[in-house]
This record gives sequence, structure tokens and C-alpha cells, in this order.
Amino acid sequence: MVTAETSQPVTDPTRIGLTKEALKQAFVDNLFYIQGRFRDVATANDIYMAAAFTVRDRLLARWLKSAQHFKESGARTLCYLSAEYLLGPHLINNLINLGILETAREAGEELGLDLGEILATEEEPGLGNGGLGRLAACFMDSLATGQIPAIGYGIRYEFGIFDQAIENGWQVEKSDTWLKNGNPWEIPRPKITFPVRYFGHTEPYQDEQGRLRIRWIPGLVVEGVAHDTPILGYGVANANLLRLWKAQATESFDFQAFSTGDYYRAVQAKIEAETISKVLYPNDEPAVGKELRLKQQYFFVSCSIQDMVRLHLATVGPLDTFADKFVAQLNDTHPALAVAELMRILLDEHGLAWEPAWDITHRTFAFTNHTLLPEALETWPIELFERLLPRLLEIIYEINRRFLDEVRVRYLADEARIARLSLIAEGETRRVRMAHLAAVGSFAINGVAALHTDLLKTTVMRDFHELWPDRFHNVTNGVSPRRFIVVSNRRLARLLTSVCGNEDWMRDLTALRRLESLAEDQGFHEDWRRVKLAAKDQLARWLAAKTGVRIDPQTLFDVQAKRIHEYKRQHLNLLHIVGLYQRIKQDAQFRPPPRTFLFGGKAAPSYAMAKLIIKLINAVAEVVNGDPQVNGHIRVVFVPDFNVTTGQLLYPAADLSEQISLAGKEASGTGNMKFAMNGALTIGTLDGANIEIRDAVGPENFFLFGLTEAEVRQRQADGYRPSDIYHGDPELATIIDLIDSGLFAHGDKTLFRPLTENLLRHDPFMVLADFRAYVSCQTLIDEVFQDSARWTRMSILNVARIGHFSSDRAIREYGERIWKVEPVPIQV
Ligand code: F58
Repeated sequence: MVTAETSQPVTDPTRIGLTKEALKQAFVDNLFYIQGRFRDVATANDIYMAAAFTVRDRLLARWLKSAQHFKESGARTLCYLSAEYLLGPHLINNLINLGILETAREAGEELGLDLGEILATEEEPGLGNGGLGRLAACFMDSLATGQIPAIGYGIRYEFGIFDQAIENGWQVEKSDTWLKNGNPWEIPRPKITFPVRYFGHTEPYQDEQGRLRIRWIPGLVVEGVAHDTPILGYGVANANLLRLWKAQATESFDFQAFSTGDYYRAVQAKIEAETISKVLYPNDEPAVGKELRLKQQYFFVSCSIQDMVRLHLATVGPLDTFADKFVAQLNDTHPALAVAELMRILLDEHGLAWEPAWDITHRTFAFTNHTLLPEALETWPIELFERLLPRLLEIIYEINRRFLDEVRVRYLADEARIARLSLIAEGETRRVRMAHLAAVGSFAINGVAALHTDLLKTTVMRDFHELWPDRFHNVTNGVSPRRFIVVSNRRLARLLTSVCGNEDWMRDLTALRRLESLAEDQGFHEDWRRVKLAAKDQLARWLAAKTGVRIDPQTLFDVQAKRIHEYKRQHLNLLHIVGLYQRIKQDAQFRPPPRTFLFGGKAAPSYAMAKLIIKLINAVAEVVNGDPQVNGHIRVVFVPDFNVTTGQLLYPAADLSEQISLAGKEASGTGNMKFAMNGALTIGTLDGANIEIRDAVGPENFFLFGLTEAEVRQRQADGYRPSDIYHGDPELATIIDLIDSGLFAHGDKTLFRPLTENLLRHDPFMVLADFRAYVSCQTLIDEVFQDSARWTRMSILNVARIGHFSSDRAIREYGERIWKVEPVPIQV
């Protein structure tokens, strides 16, 4: 019989104990009772699963307690709405957050198991494209660590970001089958499902009280099923919920079709429904007008808002207090439909009048913008919107009508301004502007670095800033020191702990300031260099095993790892490499310190220029690495399949971090922070968070080059002509001519023409304008690198002063300035 006591498994040591013996017993039990295996026939995956379940049990007790306590405390809950979460492997992170990494290693040893091998078995959940998705994952980590009650809502993509293979130098996309061996971290909740409507039409009716209401008669209803993953904080018992929605058909079969013998049509509905959460769109800028993408956005937003309303009704009650209990952050415009969806639920399902519904909605949402690139601002054709989400469009029209009335009065019918502010862009095809929907529906709007926020206010959101200056905030991004130091760089973590005397720096990264006093200490320099060299050695060994490419850990590791995009300017880096290659061959006196150039990053599958850049990197690598004359001087490597796991190897191994986007284009960047946290020095432009990183670490510890954002604008206004630069710089001309000569293409002179021609004719990201400054800065780097005491000192100071760029600080700022949420500590 189940009694109140026996229903409390949270006291069973095999399930919750953190001792070595408890872990061993739990592992053995799980291998047998969950995986159904004897040890001698267990596969690597069985062993990983048993280990993961062992750790998950320990999370569950904390998670359920957190949920219960949050409910009782009545605290405000933050809901993070994000179409992407780029989580990285769970097991290692959870071991660290539970404080049992070493105990688990010993337990494994006693069972004859190597923890490293177990960890390497995990397939990382790659449910994001790049910075935006990874930011969401860092924020989930910091929310739990900061003890803020939070739910992360998103989509449980069956296929995450593609795996990248390199074949003949080209990127080839392979589907990411992360779920094929099962996912031990998630708990499916078949009873937590919500219907999501699409298509059909709306009709008015009178309710029992005689009020006019609207009914949406859908053409398709799909169901979202919750899949929950606990997210544990570091060193605390708080565990938050990451709830991802999987799409399924409301009925497995269309029985009518089935009974008439049309088996295929019967199954079709099921397939169509499941397609919605099938695959992550692999673009790092929005693809225009894809129906499935809009379906995905509405799918997860509708499930999430329905869930929030359900939770509120079940725990608190009246909807007028909804915004006191929930605050929802829109991670870019992908979840912006939430504004219209909450209105729909309040109006159509709960019978509220417009004004109180709008008051609740508007107090609920806050919006983060992550891009300034005008072509990246999301809009949807009205025609598609009307067909797919007829009721939402009506609501958006009404929001717009009321909003524009306000604008009209405020600016005395300034028609041009009204057109600019409208949620609907007029033109050949009318479109819904998602950023405007998010801005109008939110009480706060923020950018992700100081420069980015300033530019938001003066460019893409200028009219909104003039209208509501107080709604704008800056919250500079941050990254998780657990993921990007403790997990990624064990040796550095140990050294930092020994300097600080304890592990407190792991949750207060500003504690690393203590390192400053050791910046001149020769003995400490040696320790510091040993840590860096070991990380370089580890990367070298991994790379050799994985790709057969050999690199020398004694050389300067110069790393550019991020999505491949013209604005990030991987090709500027390449121009420098080709220049070096050419000089080393032609000038026997020219012998800069040996360097290994490492690139990592995926290109959107439909982005031809980015794919050509990957091809060029590999083509240059092939020629340079195969040329005995330059061997020992420079080497070029494209590290395939850059993701969180490979990032964890690259960040610790880098001496130099390339952050070389054109000023004004990179909203913040977060790789810049991950590298600097691991003691790499940055070569960078005055773009995104680089500016603040440079201020923090000291300009003398940062290699700055390039045009400022104001200079970029000026040059473009003056009529930028890249060919003038080509003609005025013989070294640059030689480099571009070499690329055009077929040297890197087995004689094919046309292969890289689209790239070189684009540089000479348009050069939208001003690669040529910044080339000379970049090369001079690289020459300075060669000089400084040879002074190893100076370099080491700079590296130490970068780490000592990087504390501000922890996601814990970013979350604290959101919590205090925007969300108004308080920590709710949980006792184990
Ligand atoms: C990135 N955006 C910014 N978008 O480019 C970067 O500067 C910033 O540091 C980071 O966000 C976090 O704020 C980004 O990663 C995407 O990947 C989207 C994926 C979905 C389609 C639109 C772009």
C-alpha cells in the first residue's frame, strides 16, 4: 500500500545519496532495472544511460521540492520563451552542479569504468543555431543558480542543428539524430497536452450574457505534449523546469478515412502534425516566409501560454493577478506571437474585455532584440498569416488599430511616422512586423550589449524609443562560468580555486579579481602556461584522433569559432593567412612566431557565400599544410562540426580569439567572453560586447583594430569603393590575385570568383577597408607573443577582469531591472 511516507522516495539513499557507495549502488541498480543489462553485455550507451539515470534521480528530488516550494511561496515565476536552447551535454554539468564530479569518477573507477568515456558517449542536444540558443542555455543555468523560479519553454526538435561533415573541403549537412539512443534527461508528460489550432475561419456569436464573442473554427488541430528536463543550479538545491513541446496528431488516425480504406490519408494527418516539431531551422538569420516556421512559432507559443494560464488558474486563481505571478521574456521575435495568443486566450476563452486583457498582457511580456541587420528582422506575409492564424491576425489588427490611434494623437497625424510604427508593413505584399508586435506588447525592450542597445534606439527601434524611452534597457550578455570554465577547462578551474582559496568564484566570477596580484608572479606564470599548454595538447590529441590532422601545441593557437557569416568576416582572417603564406615563401627573413589557425563553425545550408568561405578555408589549409616550405611556420585547420562539445575543447586551447566583425553588426557576441574567460587574448573590432570586454580587461590587454561604427557609417555615406583599396595596397592585391589564380583550387580560376568579386565590387562588410589595420595588429601580436612574460600577464589579467561577463550577472540585472523577481532558496 502506498502511504504518505512511502510516497516520499526523496529519502531513499540509493536514489538521492551523494556518497560513492550510494552512487555505485544506484548505477548497478539502474543498469539492471532500467537498461535491463548484465554488466558484461552492457554497451557504452547502456552504461551512459545507467549513469545518467543515477544522476537524474538526484535531480528529481531537488526539482520536485523546488516546484512544491515555489508553489507555496507564491513567488513570481520567470518564463523564458525561446525557439532555441543550445544546451550542450547534461551529464558533466549536472555532476558539477551536484558537487559530485570527483566522487563519481572514483565510483566509476571502483566499478572498472572510465568516467571520461561515459561522458563522451552523450549526444549533445543541439536545439539551437548559435549565440541566441546558447544564451538561453546559459540563462537557464544562471536562473537556477540564482535561485529564481523559472520555466524555460521551447520546442523539442527531433532533429537539432545538423552535424557538419567536410567532404572535399565543402560543408555537408548530416541530420542530427540526438534522440536515437534515448534521452535520459527528459520526462514525457503525456497528460500535459494542449490543442493548437491552425487554418479555418472565425465567426462571431453571442454568449449566455448576450456579449459578442469570437469563435475560431480551425481547419487543423495539433496537440503539444510537454517533455520536461530538470535544470539544476550550481551548489544549490534549486532545480528549474525546461519544458519543451513535441507535436502530435490529436487522433493517431483519421478514423473516417481509415474505415473507407484510405490508409495513407489516415496516416497523413499524423505525419503532418508531427512535422511541426521535427526539425530546427538551420538558418542563423530568419528565412523568409516559410509556413512551417510560422507553424512552429505558434505551436510552442500557444502551448506555453496555455500552460502558464493553466498553472495560474490551478495555483493562484483569478486571471487579473496573472502578470503579478508570471513575467515572460521573449527571446527575440520568434515567440512574439505570445502577445496575440495571450490576448486570444483572455478574450475568447475567458471572456475578458479588451482593456483588462491588454493590461494583463502588456504587464506580462518583455522583449530582447538580438540583431540589427535589417534583413534579419522577421516579417510574415499577411496572406500566409491570414490563412494559417486567422484569429491571431484579427487580434493583431486590433492591437495595431488602437496603437496607431495613440500614435496619431501623440504626433498629430504624422502619417510617415504612423507608417513606420505600424505592425503592418505596407507594400507589394503586406507583412506583419514581428519586432513591432513584440515592442508594442512588452513593458520592456532590451539590447544585448551597450553599443547594440544604443544602435537599437537610433536605428531599427528609433521611433519606438522616441515614443517610450523608458521602456528601453541594456543588459549585456554573459555566459556560464560553470559550462565555459568548470566543465570546459578543469585544469584552469583547479588553478583558480587554489588561488582563490575556495570555489566561490564559480558563482561569483568577480572573485577572480584576486588573480591580479599574481599577474607579475613568475612562479604563477609557469602554472598558468602549463594549464594553457595542457589544453592545447588535449585539443591536438583530439584533433589527430578525429581528423588525422597534426598540430603543434607549442605554436600560437589563433582561433575563430562561430557561425560562418560574411559579417563575422572569416574571410578577413583568411586574407591575413594567405598574405603570411606568400611572405614566408618569398622572404627568407620573414619568420613570425609559428601559428596554428583554427576555424570552426557551421554555415546555413542555403547560404552559398558562407559555404564558399568554408571551402576556401579548407582549400588554403590544403595548400599551406602541404607546402614543406612553410611547414613549421603556419598551419590552417578547419575543425569540423563546431558545437558546444567541440567548443569546450577550443576555448581552453586558444591563445588568440578572433572577434573581427564589422563594427555595428555583431549585436553582442558571446564567444568573445568564452575565449577571454579561458585566458585567450582578443583581436577585435569595436563591436558588440568587445567594447565592454576591452574596457573591463584594460585596453592594454586587448588587440584593437578597425573602423568604429561611426566611421563605418561615414565611409558608406561617402560612397565606399573597395576597388580603390585594392589598387592602393599592393600586398592586398597580391593576396586577392593569388586566390583568383587557381592556386587554391587546383588551377580552377573561377571557383572563388563569387567571393573575390563581391569583395572588390561591393564588400558590404568592409573587409578591405579594415584589412591593413588588421594585418598591422596581427604583426603587433607576433611581437607580443614572443615576450612570453608579457603575454602571460595579459592573459591572467583577462581572466581576472572578466567577471562581469558571467550570465549570473546578466540574470541578476534582468531580475532586478526588468522581471522584478526574487530568489527563492530551496533546502535539500
Ligand atoms: C546572436 N544571434 C547574435 N541568432 O548574433 C550575437 O551577437 C549575440 O551575442 C547572440 O545572439 C546572443 O544575444 C543569433 O544567434 C540566431 O541564431 C537566430 C536563430 C533563429 C533565426 C534567427 C537568428
